[in-house]
Amino acid sequence: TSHRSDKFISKKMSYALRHNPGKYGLKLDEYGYTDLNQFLKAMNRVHHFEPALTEPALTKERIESIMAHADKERFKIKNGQICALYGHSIPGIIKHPAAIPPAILYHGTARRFIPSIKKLGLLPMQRQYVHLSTDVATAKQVGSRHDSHPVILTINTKQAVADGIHFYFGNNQVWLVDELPSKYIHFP
Ligand code: HQG
Repeated sequence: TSHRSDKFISKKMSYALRHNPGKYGLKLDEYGYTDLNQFLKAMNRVHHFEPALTEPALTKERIESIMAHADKERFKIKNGQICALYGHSIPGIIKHPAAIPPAILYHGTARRFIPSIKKLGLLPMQRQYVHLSTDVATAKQVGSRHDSHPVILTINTKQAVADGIHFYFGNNQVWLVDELPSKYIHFP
């Protein structure tokens, strides 16, 4: 059994793969992937997930278990590499597969952000992309990170696609877009 919770390790993984790979001596390719073995070595070096110390070493198996039990699909392992599927803030845009989104998507946000969103549309703020949800329940969960009574915006993605706006696939609940003018947003 391990001392560190899945959540603790997942947060460190998100930090390394979304926000600060350089701190770990890692480089991401244009799609955000990095070599899994190097990633494990770097995580163990920086966080001392070492069997000889207090923590069991972080292994591929532990990461797979964290991913299997997580509330969200945050990471992907493929061909000996690992990436974060969304959420990046590092300089240099990470590419995601372009795809046609569902006709309607949702965005959960805070009441206090609404006047600004009405004026400026949805902006990526600290991240590389605006994050949209496929269903209201997910949007509520996302919005509740910012406000106890989140506002659920409904996005007319069908019209946005027709107007030439590109959407990118994150995972089965998360879609990404560069920014979204308020004319595509329904405010409740
Ligand atoms: C708001 C989590 C003022 C936007 C979640 C949001 C997600 C504006 C906040 C993922 C604005 C940014 C991302 C404007 C947008 N004026 N505020 N013009 N445009 N905003 O955390 O979407 O658990 O960067 O509404 O589940 O909340 O980390 O984005 O409230 O999938 O895996 O600016 O992160 O996933 O907040 O969440 P965030 P988000 P993880």
